[in-house]
Amino acid sequence: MNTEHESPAGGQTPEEGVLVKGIGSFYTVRTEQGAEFTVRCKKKFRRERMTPMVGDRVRFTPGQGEEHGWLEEILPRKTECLRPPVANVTMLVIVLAPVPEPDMLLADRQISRALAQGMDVAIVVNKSDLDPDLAGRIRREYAAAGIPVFGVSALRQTGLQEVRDAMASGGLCCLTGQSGAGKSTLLNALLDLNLETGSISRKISRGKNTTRHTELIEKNGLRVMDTAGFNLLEAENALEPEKLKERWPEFAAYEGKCRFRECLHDREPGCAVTEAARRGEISEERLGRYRQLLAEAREVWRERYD
Ligand SMILES: Nc1nc2c(ncn2[C@@H]2O[C@H](COP(=O)(O)OP(=O)(O)OP(=O)(O)O)[C@@H](O)[C@H]2O)c(=O)[nH]1
Ligand SMILES: [Mg+2]
Ligand SMILES: [Zn+2]
Repeated sequence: MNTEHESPAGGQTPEEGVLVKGIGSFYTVRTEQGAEFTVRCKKKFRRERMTPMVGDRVRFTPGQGEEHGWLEEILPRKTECLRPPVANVTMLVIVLAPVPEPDMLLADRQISRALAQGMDVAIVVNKSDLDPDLAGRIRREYAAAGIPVFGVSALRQTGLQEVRDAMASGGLCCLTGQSGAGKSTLLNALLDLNLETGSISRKISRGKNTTRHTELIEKNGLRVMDTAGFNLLEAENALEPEKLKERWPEFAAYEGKCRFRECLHDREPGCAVTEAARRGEISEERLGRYRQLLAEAREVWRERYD
């Protein structure tokens, strides 16, 4: 049994790789050549409160023979999500479906956080075999924001090529969305894989949290993560309410045109964004959800500084 030590094993020079999976305290690192190694974290990570995430670029020393190796260092992250916990994602792909019923507020929370970090965002509306109109409805909501919406059926294998093309130009992609939306089924269809998929509970029309661990898959020129679905995302506690509007790309064209310079596009008179929504230039639904998240951000901010 290997005991934990703080210097590279046997004076080996560390190699570089990407963390592609983590289960318990064991991580899988893949090198650029495609070789995979199992490693564990050194104690210093716990001391420094550093938790490695799938997507992290790391330095590690491989183990000898059957022994696991050691994670030596996490290289600086370009982006970081806490839910799902992933690093260095450059394109967040939100998967929605007619069942489970799409939670658009949850989607907008994730979109807002992704855009704040400079990630690209795309939406895939899966299970078009069950509702051929849903993708169109969602596409109209996001058109002014410039967020692409793809309608697909992973089951019938329709619409997949457009998603492959978008993901191929997206860098490190991360599929996220409610449990049961079909993320793993979609990846199986996109890349001819065998990821475990679940079913939808009939009683509550919810997924069963089939995927438990994030996994980074590299195949056919795509780099994509399958993640565990979830249905709740807690409020951000460091978000200045005034900054939220910068994360709604469709507002940009109206910035500076409101009666008040400090307008937050809430209920202020003479708001150009409210007018734009009334004229149908931007989506009322998206604006409504912005206002919900704005109210929440104000509440969190007040609690924090009162
Ligand atoms: N009708 C239909 N069902 C689909 C489609 N894609 C996936 N499903 C079904 O949806 C259910 C959930 O699929 P999963 O791929 O496990 O969903 P997931 O998003 O990975 O769920 P978690 O891993 O729990 O987050 C399964 O019963 C799939 O067969 C589709 O295009 N059409
Ligand atoms: Mg899954
Ligand atoms: Zn305004």
